[in-house]
Amino acid sequence: MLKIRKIVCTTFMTLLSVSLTLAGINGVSYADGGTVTGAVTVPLPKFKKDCVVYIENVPGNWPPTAGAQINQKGLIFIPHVLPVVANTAVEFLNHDNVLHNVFSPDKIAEKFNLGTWPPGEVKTYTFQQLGAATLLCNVHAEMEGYVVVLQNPFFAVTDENGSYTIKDVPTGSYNLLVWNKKYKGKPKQIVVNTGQSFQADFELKK
Ligand SMILES: [Cu+2]
Repeated sequence: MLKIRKIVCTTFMTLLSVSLTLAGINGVSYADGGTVTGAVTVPLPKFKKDCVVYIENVPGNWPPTAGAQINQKGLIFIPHVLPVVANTAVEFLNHDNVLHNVFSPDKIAEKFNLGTWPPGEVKTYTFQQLGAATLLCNVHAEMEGYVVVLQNPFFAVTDENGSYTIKDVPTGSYNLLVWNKKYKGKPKQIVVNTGQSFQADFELKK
């Protein structure tokens, strides 16, 4: 009887440790995940950078993105494009010696307007709805940035070569999408397997 109890207990502990490993440290990293990687091509090379490649839906309740910040520095929004998980509070910082403002004309961001503030102060807006929100500054008409609000943290921003890599993606079949401020690309069906890399390239067009 004691022996059976010991076996049951050992089995339970093994299952517990396996499920903890699968859940990962913060619930985002998967020990049995795979990689999705590739590149985008666009009609104008300067738009290769700052495309967001993301998985449309990954089952689960994904926590907001930690440390999400956009700086206003040298009259530029940095980063130019910031992908976040829904319900992320993005901090807006002013690093210039002038007043800046941040507002969005987009419905998915409730057309928020954070007012005008000097360097040193921080304003925050929580993005709740999925989609892309344009950021503008009513003091400097040339300033423009984007927050792309997503369902899960399995996304990447393309570099100047148009390349991207999404790591630790849970095993499964998904829709892979791409967002660009100017061009559009067709969704791709992808299959992610443990320890493997899936290649997905996008050709963006008008
Ligand atoms: Cu400004």
